[in-house]
Amino acid sequence: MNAPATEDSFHKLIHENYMYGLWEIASQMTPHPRPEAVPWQWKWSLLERVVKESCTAVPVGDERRAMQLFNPGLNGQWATTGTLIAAVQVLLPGEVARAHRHSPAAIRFIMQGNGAYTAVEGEKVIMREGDLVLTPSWQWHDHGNESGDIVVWMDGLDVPLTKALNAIFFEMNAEIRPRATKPVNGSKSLYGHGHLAPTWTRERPKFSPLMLYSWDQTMQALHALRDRDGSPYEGISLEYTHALSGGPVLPTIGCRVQLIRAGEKLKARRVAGSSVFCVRQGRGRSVIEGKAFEWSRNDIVAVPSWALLEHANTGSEDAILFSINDRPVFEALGLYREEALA
Ligand code: GTQ
Ligand code: FE2
Repeated sequence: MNAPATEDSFHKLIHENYMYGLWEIASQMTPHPRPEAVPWQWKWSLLERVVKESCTAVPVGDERRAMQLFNPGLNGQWATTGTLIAAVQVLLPGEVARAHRHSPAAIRFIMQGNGAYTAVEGEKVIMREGDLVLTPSWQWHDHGNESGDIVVWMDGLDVPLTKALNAIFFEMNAEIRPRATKPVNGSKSLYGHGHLAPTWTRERPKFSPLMLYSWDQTMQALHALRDRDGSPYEGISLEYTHALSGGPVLPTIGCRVQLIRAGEKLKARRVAGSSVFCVRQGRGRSVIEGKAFEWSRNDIVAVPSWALLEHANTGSEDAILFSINDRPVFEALGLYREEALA
């Protein structure tokens, strides 16, 4: 018989054999989320310089010229928040980024320039400033720029989430630019009519079949609703909807646009789930976990899960924020919560 185990010898035994007592790790069961990601802002003054220098410093090869925004709290991981990556991508006139597909889903929000395109599964989707373009999971896509503008957009992908699930798949296309099989902006001409959808096509229910959410339609909706009270936390906040289901545009990524009127100061709240916003227009201040960020056009800000967040318009004109979030995942799994400041 062995001698009776001591506390120390017992711990040694279990640690040597890849076990831990719950009493040793129980502090990880936190009363609320404590993300490693920190609130962070990338100012356009910096991004603009990076964009400009990238044009001569790095080519578009097989990989896109996309500068990935790494959250300083996440130790060099490919992540802007715990679940999302945002990036700033640049395409010069005449350039093409090779076709590929991946299991992470992507969105593009066009920050500057008009007339580049993303071809999604054979449909050229033309990008204009303020547009939202979808690249759902496992859809072939290449980018091209046949315009005279340098076109800059924010990419948003669910890479950290997909990675956490060990569900990353990626494939390069044999062709740089697979031939177009569908009309230009065809999904918009079919599905882009708001409350009316065709009855003879009922494909792809997991993600919205509408690939292009045009800025003029977004602005029309914001302006039609600008005299409402809106949300005390988000202002006139609208969700981009799946053209058939009315739900989020992608199963893992939700997209929103919010109008914060001149002089408006919104209330503070925490929500379960992280987000990244890109300033479309105007000036304001967001206080995130006690840290104040002054923002203006094309700034990008990371908001970790459960961070206390409060927005204010500090300018004399409308402020408009575009944002991506992981809320659809939280909703689908029954994990969504919110808490207003008492
Ligand atoms: O443009 O397809 O920022 O595949 C990261 C991965 C952009 C893209 C990114 C991508 C893309
Ligand atoms: Fe991609």
